[in-house]
Amino acid sequence: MAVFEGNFHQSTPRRFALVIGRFNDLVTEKLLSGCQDCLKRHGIDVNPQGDQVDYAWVPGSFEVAMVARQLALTGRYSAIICLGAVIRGQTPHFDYVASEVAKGVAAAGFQTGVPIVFGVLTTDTMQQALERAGIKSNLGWSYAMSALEMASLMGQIRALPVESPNGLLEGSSPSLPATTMTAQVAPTSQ
Ligand code: INI
Repeated sequence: MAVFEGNFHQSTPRRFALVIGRFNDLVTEKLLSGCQDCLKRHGIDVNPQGDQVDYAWVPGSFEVAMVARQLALTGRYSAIICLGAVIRGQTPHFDYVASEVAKGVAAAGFQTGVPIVFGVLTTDTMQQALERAGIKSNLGWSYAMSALEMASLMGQIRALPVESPNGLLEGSSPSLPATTMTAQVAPTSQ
């Protein structure tokens, strides 16, 4: 049997996409810097003109998941990092945005099979957000580490031979979007 564990070095060059919310960009730009710093120090070319990292800016956290899912469906990326900052105000808007982005990012990952990192801060105050985006620590760095680890881990798992109940099938595990994969599953009788 085996132990699967992601690592942080690139045996093969990988491609990443970053989806960044402009809302509260005082915070999201700092998260982005932390993220780029981490990727760069792990040997990844973060230049937007290069081959390894693409960037998509969206109006706010609410739009992050839709764009992440669409990018994932291209099959171009080993992992996608979503960056946003949802800060509680005087209205219930915070709750709607925070809950939708969390659900949307999780669903996009499940549906596509591409690791999508939830790098959206949800805080009560701007001060708390800034503390997590560089003043005390920069969670952008941690989100990039999660992306590197998950890209490596999923790469190892996808490379496994696919088995059927009757024996080994040729090829490795499918990296098709789950929506396509579920369509191939025969309905079970109730
Ligand atoms: N978007 C954020 O990223 N953070 C917030 O704190 C926020 N608040 O509180 O309003 C926010 N709203 C905008 C939202 O994400 C959408 O862009 C907007 O509703 C248009 O769909």
